[in-house]
Amino acid sequence: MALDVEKIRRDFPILSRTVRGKPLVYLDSAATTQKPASVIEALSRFYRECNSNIHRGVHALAEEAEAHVDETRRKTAEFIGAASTNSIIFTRNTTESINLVAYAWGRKFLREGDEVLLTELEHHSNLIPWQMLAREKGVSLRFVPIEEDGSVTVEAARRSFTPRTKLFAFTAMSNALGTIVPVKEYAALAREHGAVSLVDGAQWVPHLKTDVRELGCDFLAFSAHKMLGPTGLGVLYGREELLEEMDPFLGGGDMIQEVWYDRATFNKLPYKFEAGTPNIAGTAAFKAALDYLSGIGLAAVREHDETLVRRAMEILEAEDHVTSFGPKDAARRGGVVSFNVGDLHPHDVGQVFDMEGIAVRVGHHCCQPLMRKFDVGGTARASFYLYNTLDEVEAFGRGLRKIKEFFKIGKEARV
Ligand code: C6P
Repeated sequence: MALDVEKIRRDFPILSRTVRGKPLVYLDSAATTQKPASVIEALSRFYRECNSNIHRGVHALAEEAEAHVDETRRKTAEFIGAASTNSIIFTRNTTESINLVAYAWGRKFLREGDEVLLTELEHHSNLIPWQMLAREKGVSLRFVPIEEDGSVTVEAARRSFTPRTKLFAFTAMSNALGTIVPVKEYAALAREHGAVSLVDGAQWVPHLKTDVRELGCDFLAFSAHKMLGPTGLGVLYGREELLEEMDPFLGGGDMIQEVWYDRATFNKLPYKFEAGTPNIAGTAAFKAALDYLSGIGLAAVREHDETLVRRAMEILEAEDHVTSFGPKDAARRGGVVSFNVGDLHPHDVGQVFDMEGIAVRVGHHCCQPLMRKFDVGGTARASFYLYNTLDEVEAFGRGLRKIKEFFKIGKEARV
């Protein structure tokens, strides 16, 4: 069912502001999404009405604060189809979730000569932790090659496995190109080869229905701020048996059971991985974000993304001197388009968009090796979400033509 975008937009206070005298057109949701009033209100209500630390007090406020965290954990598990709340670890963001696995699983279970398989699409967050581990443990990294259009195939992944592959860690959707990755098939390949799978769901979970049991992945990492929630809160889903086998990540309060001066025993799941005071207010706000997204339904979000991206791709493909990156077919990409205009530096492109009140992201998108594959330093990127309209996509098209006019792109040829 089509989304009632005008109604949705009224829930997002920031969308009524102007930028440089023009209505804001926010096309940077892959970096972080805007927040509905219910999320902003939940954050503020937490501090106004029940602010307290958790696991330390017996007073009413502490109990209420703890109930917020428990309830959000339950809703998070439900949102991604996890069987148990023990599988849901709250972290700061996707980056920390992946680092947790690299540190607590990788350090314990990987040996010299083992291989970690990634794809060439990876965000630095799913590359650098493995590079660090590789240096420390003598593990090597292999990469599933991408096709010319930035897509990936199951066959290429199958060919990349060796008997030494112990972990397959891959993004579910490329933040830089928009490519959707066959998550279920990739997780199945990992299982077939006796390897563990880790899915970087930073761009997938906010946009596509996620069911970890159906996908069959062992770990899934994502960030609240990319799905209407607050910054500073991330999630690591892990299969309970794997989490049980792992040693803790950070040491400190809350993650212990009993402590002596020379040793300690550790808390049960999920607390074993949640050292120190967590982002309690953030979890209260994330609950509101999950409620909002569940109310809309991920199928409708996906359909809307596809409609906007199809039109944006048409616009990009119709313009001379514009190069788009990633698969052309909207059905094979998430809510992101990535492009360059002539030989312009993406920063110049971003600046003219900004003059028009249009927020896009420019640069390497934390994917430098991927940019190198396409022989570019960076791209401009427009990313969409449930509050964007087709009119805004047309405004994006007008912005694109303005950039070409401003920098006289394509004019030389006609002189
Ligand atoms: N991408 C963007 O594309 P954090 O910063 O930890 O919340 O998320 C990191 C991350 C990991 N994987 C993927 C696929 C991502 O897209 C991101 C974040 C943002 O604009 C910032 S680089």
